[in-house]
This record gives sequence, structure tokens and C-alpha cells, in this order.
Amino acid sequence: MDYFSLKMRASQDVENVDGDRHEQHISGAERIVPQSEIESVCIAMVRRAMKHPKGDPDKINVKIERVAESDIRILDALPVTRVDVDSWQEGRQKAFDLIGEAAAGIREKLPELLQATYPMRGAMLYDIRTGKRLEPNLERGVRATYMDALKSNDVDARKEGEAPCQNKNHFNEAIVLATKVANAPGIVAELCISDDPDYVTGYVGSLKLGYVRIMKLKEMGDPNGGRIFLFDSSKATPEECIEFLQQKKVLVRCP
Ligand code: WAQ
Ligand code: MG
Repeated sequence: MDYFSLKMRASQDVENVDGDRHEQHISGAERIVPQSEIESVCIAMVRRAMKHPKGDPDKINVKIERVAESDIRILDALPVTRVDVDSWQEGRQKAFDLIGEAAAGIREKLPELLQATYPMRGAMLYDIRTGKRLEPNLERGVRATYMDALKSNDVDARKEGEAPCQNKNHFNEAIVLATKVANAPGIVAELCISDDPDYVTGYVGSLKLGYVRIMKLKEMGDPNGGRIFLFDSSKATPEECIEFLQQKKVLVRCP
């Protein structure tokens, strides 16, 4: 049976000080579902776009692509653990410590790298061997795409009468992304902090550590967040890694 990838992007037309108009991203979502679910998922995506707290969209794009089942890789979700902390400062120390174990010598560099991700829409891809950034576009970063939870559209996975995708579930979306990223060639660890001002929980992820939720990684109200994918160029080429992140179709089996 074939599947279909659905991707939604919503944007607003904004005018800058020079009078130039451009599209500003407000929301996005993606799914990989059987044919029978295309319509309902499409409706849920449009609904999500229309109700986004960042404002009303001027343009909504929904792209639907057939995906051969033989091109889909099924991965087990990273095992989840949770670290409670008293403050976001303590949370960051814990996160940096964990990543320091995964990649020697990186710990001191993390605060500065993290800062550099704040304006980016994608993730930083950082080579721990050379200390170089590997994103083809440094402003945008690398984006992981073509992934979903296996059967996340099951009726029992959502409330009665509520379509999936309507409201963002940070954890469900993050475990899928983190699992894909951890399995990418050459990736040794990921650090993630949401850019949503009222979502302060983040995580460190890797095949070794699993998905470690750190309950406070920033101050409530802080709009800054970002992702760092730590890569080891002695294990794979950047091209292989980026190809996997951007092209490989992945379904994540969640417990
Ligand atoms: N690929 C790469 N980077 C991305 C992607 C993607 N598909 N989507 C977002 N980013 C980057 C981007 O720079 C964002 O600013 C940053 O990550 C944060 O994204 O267990 O909500 O979507 O409860 O705000 C973690 C859940 C939620 C923790 C993370 O991230 C938990 C979250 P956001
Ligand atoms: Mg966000």
C-alpha cells in the first residue's frame, strides 16, 4: 500500500520599511498517511493554519505527494527519560553536560552555538571533528522533513471529534523529529529548545542517550529557541546526512 506525504505551509504578506513585500512564514505541518486519510488530514491542516496564534494567513500551501511503501523506513522511537530541574539555568547545565558526554570538547562551545541558532528556521549542523558549520544555507539551517508517527492518526490518539494536527503537540512532534535525526548518518547528538515563548521544555537526543526531556531550558516568555545537530565527519559525509534529513521518508513507531 502506498502512502502520501502532506505538507502545509502558511504565510502572511508583509511589507518592510522599503515598501518591498515578502511572505512571512506563520505555520507549517507535515504528515505521512494512507490514501484514505488524505482528506481529513488536509482539512485538519488548513484548520491549523487558519487558527494559528501568529495571525491569519494570506497564503496556505498544501503539497500532497505519493510515497511508495518500499521507500519508507520505520524506526522505533527513542526511549524517553525526564529530568526535572529547579531553574532553566540548571536545565541548561544538565543539557550541556549530557552533550559533553556524547562529544568531547564541545561543552564550552554550546552556549555560543545555541545563541547563533536563534534567528534560524532550521537547525545548525555542526561538525565536532573540524568545528565547522555544514549548513548549505547558514541563515536558514538544515530542516528535517518527511516524517510522521506511525498510526498517529488513530482515533484513540486524539480526543473525540477533534482532528489531528489542529493544535501543536510539542512532545509528539519532537519525538518523531528527534528519532529521525538521531538515526541520520554521522549524527552524534541533538539539542533542542522551542522558540515558542510559553514552551520551556526542551530535550537532548541521541541513539546513546535516547530522548532526554529537560523540563526547563529557558525562561517563560523567552521567544528564543533553536536546534543544533552535532555531526561527526569521520562517520559519514555531510551530503549523506543532509540527504537523509531532507529526503528519506521515515515513520516512527511510538509506544
Ligand atoms: N528541522 C530542523 N530544525 C527545525 C525544524 C525541522 N523540521 N523545525 C524547527 N526547527 C528548529 C527551528 O530553528 C526552531 O526555531 C527550533 O528548531 C525550535 O522549533 O519533550 O516546539 O518547533 O516536551 O519551536 C520540544 C518538546 C518542542 C520537548 C520543541 O520546537 C518535550 C519545539 P520548535
Ligand atoms: Mg516553534
